Amino acid sequence: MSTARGIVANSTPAQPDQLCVNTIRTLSMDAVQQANSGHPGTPMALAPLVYTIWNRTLRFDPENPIWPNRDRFVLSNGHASMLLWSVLHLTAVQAVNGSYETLGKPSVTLDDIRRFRQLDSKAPGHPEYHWVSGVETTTGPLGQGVATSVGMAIAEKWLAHHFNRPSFEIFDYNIYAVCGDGCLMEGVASEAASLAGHLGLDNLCWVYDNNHITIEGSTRLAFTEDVETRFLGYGWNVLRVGDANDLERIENALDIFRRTKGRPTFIVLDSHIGYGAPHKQDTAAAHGEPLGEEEIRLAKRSYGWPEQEKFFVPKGVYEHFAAGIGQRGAAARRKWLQLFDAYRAKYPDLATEIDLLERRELPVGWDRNLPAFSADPKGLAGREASGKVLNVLAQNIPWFLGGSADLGPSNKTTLTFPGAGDFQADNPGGKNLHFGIREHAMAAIVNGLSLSKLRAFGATFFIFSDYARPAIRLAAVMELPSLFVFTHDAMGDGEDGPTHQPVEHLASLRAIPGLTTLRPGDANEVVEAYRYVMQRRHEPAVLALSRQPLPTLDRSKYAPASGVAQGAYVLADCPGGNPEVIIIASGSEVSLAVEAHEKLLTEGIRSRVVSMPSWDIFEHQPQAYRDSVLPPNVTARVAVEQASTFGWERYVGTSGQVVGMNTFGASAPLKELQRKFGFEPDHVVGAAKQQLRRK
Ligand SMILES: Cc1ncc(C[n+]2csc(CCOP(=O)(O)OP(=O)(O)O)c2C)c(N)n1
Ligand SMILES: [Mg+2]
Repeated sequence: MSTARGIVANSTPAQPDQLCVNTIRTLSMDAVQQANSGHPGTPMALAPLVYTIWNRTLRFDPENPIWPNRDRFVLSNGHASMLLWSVLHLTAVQAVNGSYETLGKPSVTLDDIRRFRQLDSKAPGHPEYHWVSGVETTTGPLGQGVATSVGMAIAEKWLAHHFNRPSFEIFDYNIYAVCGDGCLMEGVASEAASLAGHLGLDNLCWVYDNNHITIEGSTRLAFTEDVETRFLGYGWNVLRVGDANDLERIENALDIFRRTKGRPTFIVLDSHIGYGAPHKQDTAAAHGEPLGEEEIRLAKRSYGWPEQEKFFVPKGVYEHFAAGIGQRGAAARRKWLQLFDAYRAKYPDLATEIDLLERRELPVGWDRNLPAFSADPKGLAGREASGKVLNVLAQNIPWFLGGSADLGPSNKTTLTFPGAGDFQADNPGGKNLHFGIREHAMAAIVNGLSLSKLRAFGATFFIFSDYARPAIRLAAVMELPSLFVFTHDAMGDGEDGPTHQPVEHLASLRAIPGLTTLRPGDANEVVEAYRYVMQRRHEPAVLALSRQPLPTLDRSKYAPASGVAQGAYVLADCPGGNPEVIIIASGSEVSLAVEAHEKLLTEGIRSRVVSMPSWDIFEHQPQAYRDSVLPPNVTARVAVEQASTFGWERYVGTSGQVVGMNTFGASAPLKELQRKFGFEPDHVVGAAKQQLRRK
């Protein structure tokens, strides 16, 4: 049959391969039409690719989508989610709950697909980790999926090195990521690809949907670089498949990937968006809107499909997937389980480690030898205390690792104990990751490590958290225990000036639901912050740490730092505990608040200091506890924080006062900045007295 755009129908629709491919296509078209929203064109084009990866290549058992040694599949062009919903449905991937138990029901039903993009459907607009079993990572913000896949590949290398033993290849999985023009235009993908090439991650394969179309039209508008040469430059193995409908050539390219050692593989796949739709193929109109009933009918005709059928899964399709990925995956997992039994007998300790990490649990003794710092007016920088804690934790928890975006010496995040090592192509057991100056990719990679069940951290200056923010947000969306260690959290690096002085960052991170932001006030609060964070299994955390030394408070005089676990606690109080004014502070301003408090006491003013390292944790405490810390009847309140005043009304009320920042700071020695911006005891005392006068 020939059509307006000269598309020739697939010749023998009865062939099972083709039948499966066209089922993915038509389910996608029908679902988008039914929802009257979504992206049909790319699923139509990439159905053969996804079919080939899943049914011919992927070592993945639909019966157990969390089997540790499964191959990973990442759909980085998340708008094409119908590809994933179709294939999760057709391969009968089973649902798993939060306790890692299979539920005996499919992850995605045909009904979910009929209810694509509707409330509570397991076929939402974009792939959502945690929500739909079989989704390896949340995608939608372009570039994130591919960048995260680099973290998955690093994790596999690390796991293999740490756990494999002669004749026991416990970890030997591959990571496949599919991406489009949008992903490859995004900087985060370039950062991640550059690092993946450097690290020679030969377990990683990206397939690039080279369709020359994005939303505004042809890539001629804005994307004309030679992508292949770029990836060759990164050190990748670059292959090209000139016809996205050629299953054999796709399979062949995937075979070459698996045989290629020492570098990642990049497959350029030339495709036609909206393949088979006579008026929309190869146009931006196929990208993000329903095709329309008539166009769907014509596309179905071009596939040799019954034109009136909707959500149609022909006889033999489920069976063909069961005979492909179903059998191959089940056999691979069965073999692995046998291997793992023998491994457990021979290496029980290592097997226990795998059990624990897979459940995101910590080993016995994970917090032994954590430092306790004695009172010291000179004190220690937050970053220094953090470095000591990290070095203890990374020795106690074998699978805890991380690194910095080229600021290790400043962030104090370098793991220096014997054997820590640098993660490199020739040392995949190293625990120090060197992300290079690639903050965005770093955060996405940390997410990829977390998705692979390692405990991982990434570090940079707090100011550059902006460069990592989209991936931090995704860590929260995915409920991953990714850890971000940000130092130089305020004006502590005074002379560097406004470009290096974070102001709005605390407020903006506090606004991310599910993200725990902690700004500890002295060395012991740093320890407690880590103790809290490490025990969270499903929440990402940001630590904002000082560059400069902070006095280590005398905990025999003031309350213990364990109060950090409540988010805020009464650190210092007036005799009798019935304050007339409350000073709330975080981080470097806690000792300042204590100084002001002592002055107020000598003047007979009943003040209380509340150390508040984390709004988020505090918000989760019972009302009675919160009222005990901030008694509602005490309305004379001052908050002190070297950051944007934005949001502090929540705790000081509209009549309270905030000693904070409303500008971007200045370039000068810290002492002068503290004077200029009012971070001095007398200023805080003045603010407290003003509050009392107001009463
Ligand atoms: C970071 C980000 N920016 C913008 C978008 C909105 N968006 C979704 S798809 C798309 C075009 C993507 O083009 P391409 O990757 O070539 O996808 P194709 O249309 O070829 O499937 C855009 C701009 C997004 N999802 N993420
Ligand atoms: Mg495109």
